[in-house]
Amino acid sequence: MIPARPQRQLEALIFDVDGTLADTERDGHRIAFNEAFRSAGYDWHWDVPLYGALLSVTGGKERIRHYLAQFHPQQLEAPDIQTTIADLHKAKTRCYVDMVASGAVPMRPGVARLIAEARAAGLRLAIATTTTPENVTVLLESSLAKGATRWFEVIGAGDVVPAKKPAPDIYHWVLERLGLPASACLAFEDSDNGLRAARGAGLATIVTTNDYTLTHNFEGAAAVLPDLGAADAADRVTVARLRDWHASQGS
Ligand code: XBP
Ligand code: MG
Repeated sequence: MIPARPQRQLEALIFDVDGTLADTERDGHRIAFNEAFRSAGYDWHWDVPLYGALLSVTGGKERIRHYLAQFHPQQLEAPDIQTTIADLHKAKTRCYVDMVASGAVPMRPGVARLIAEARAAGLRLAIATTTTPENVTVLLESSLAKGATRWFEVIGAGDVVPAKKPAPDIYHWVLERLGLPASACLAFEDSDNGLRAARGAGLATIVTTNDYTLTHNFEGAAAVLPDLGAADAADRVTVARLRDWHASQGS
């Protein structure tokens, strides 16, 4: 009998940002989009349910375009619409960065604890997100720890790949730079688009849900949890549990 190929050891954790590290969407990105629209003189307003529906399209510029196609299609006919969207998005990013820099957006339960544990255990860390790079840096530095950006060996963010999640491209980009196969890593996601991207790149994936993603389809996830668990939670996610989930996903 041919022996089963040994499962590769767990070597790295790859984190999504929005909705996974922190609840950034409803009270962060959404507010910043609305502020950018308002200050540019548009009467567009994304309320909480509408923003939930718009989250089906990842990427801020792509989301604005998707909104216009649905609600103001004539705007897309304007010859300078590409520039308009890019300028609105730049204003939105400035507003979001200011908000997050004030420390207004905490990490989700268990995130800081698990990251500290993973570092102590010698696991490598990376990020794979569709959000803009500045948004990642400001969140890590303001809400995780000063200097935390350097804990992440690879940060794949924003437009470094043209096709955003649910395309697997950002995960391929990160894996290539880590120099690891998918089988040596675990991904952390919060949404169906994120899970599809990670699974599309062959990654075993832990999902932590939030209010916007609770009803998403998470078929194929290694685990689906409300969060990673605070330090005193009996069922908190530990590195030992990650190793078990990772090993159980091996073929
Ligand atoms: C996050 C996104 C991003 C943010 C906004 O998705 O889709 O667009 O909502 O960031 P994921 P930008 O968590 O699946 O990576 O405006 O900077 O794009
Ligand atoms: Mg996400």
